[in-house]
Amino acid sequence: MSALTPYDYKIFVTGPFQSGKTTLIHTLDPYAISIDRPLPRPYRGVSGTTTTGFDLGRIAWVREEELDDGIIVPRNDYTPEDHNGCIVKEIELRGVPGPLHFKFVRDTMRNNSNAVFLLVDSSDPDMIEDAKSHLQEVHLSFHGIPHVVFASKQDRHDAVSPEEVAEWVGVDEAIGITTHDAQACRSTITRVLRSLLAS
Ligand SMILES: Nc1nc2c(ncn2[C@@H]2O[C@H](COP(=O)(O)OP(=O)(O)OP(=O)(O)O)[C@@H](O)[C@H]2O)c(=O)[nH]1
Ligand SMILES: [Mg+2]
Repeated sequence: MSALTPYDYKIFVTGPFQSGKTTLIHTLDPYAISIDRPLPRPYRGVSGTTTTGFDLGRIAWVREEELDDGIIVPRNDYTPEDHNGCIVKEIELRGVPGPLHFKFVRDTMRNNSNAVFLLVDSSDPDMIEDAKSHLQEVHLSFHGIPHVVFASKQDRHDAVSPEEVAEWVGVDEAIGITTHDAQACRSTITRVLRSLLAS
């Protein structure tokens, strides 16, 4: 792929504050860039960062056959000769800030999205109302594109099940994910990509 190849799909990655959006994008693409700043105070005991601009990751989704889940390769590591005859789609992952008052930033990032990933921290019931607001924002801002709710941080001892997260936000299904487990995370995402995007 040349540096100028446009992406085949763009995925908008949204959800409440500290739900794991930036971590997901960097797990899938270690070369991703993020505009963020240190948290002004620890959140749930952790002094990390928060996105104030965006996250931008680029991956190649590589399948041998149309119906395979395939694999994810960071775009910077992708070499066509290693994947002769494969079906390759380039995907841009755009992460946004979670706090509701950053809607104006999210609004600038929605154009041309093909799918939405909405991450909800399965261990943070204090964010249920924000998660519902994000879901409503998705419904109001996107029309005719699929969205998937992820129940993130499934590795935490205080995480509830994906089914409970689905009940929290009022959707039929939430997909459990642990972005801290890179291999499991990539295989969850390839399954979701196939169900959303494979023709
Ligand atoms: N235990 C656990 N912690 C996670 C996981 N994914 C992310 N975290 C942690 O959750 C915190 C927030 O992660 P981020 O990826 O920055 O969350 P975000 O949704 O981008 O947050 P904002 O940019 O503030 O909206 C960090 O301390 C991460 O290390 C996970 O799968 N398991
Ligand atoms: Mg972030």
